[in-house]
Amino acid sequence: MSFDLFATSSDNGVTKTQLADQAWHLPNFIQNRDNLLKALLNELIQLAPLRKMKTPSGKLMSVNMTCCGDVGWVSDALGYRYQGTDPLSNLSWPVMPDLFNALAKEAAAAAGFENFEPDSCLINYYSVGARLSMHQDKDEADFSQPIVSVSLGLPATFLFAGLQRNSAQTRIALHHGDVVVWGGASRLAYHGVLPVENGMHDLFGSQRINLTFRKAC
Ligand code: MD6
Ligand code: FE
Repeated sequence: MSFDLFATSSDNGVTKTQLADQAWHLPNFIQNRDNLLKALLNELIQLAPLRKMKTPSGKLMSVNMTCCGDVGWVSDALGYRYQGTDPLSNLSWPVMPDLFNALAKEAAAAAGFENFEPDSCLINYYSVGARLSMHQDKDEADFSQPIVSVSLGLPATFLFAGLQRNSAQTRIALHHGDVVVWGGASRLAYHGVLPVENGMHDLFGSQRINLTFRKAC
């Protein structure tokens, strides 16, 4: 399939830049919904507190995580998986707020994925220096559904590669309000986040927050 890599187009008022086949960067897609998102996040992290998870090999991840939705992503000595309860409390994860669901569906549709029905949102808080090494999102049952990733707060450099860990990498500067959507031919693309650099954001302080929406089950 051919496409204009990095070509930027606009339709229905949505600007988007193509990163790869079926992978798109939607700058400032969330527009003025940031204050609402912040209020919802503050409620969610009271119900299911942020925590650092351990990789199956026992390393503490640098990102603080929690989840909402029908299932949440969990990592521990047993491996990576989705489960319906928060291991800290054994309670169900908080319900996904309607605004989260609506934004994820809108962004997916803008990137060509109609009928996205996320059942899980992974909420990641990056302090300065936190990073995410190159990985595939492959713990979901259905790879026909895309991944939708919303960035808030401090900027970060997102690395987007192909289907092999050592594929050529594209570097994308992600700013507050940006969304990245990848699916289809790019669904299993390797990606990661370079260490977040020091800074101060008006609304979120010295943190980067990332929401990743998936259809996990
Ligand atoms: C990002 N996040 O923070 C991209 N993947 O921009 C991810 O790729 C990601 O935050 C799996 C689990 C959590 C994540
Ligand atoms: Fe990921």
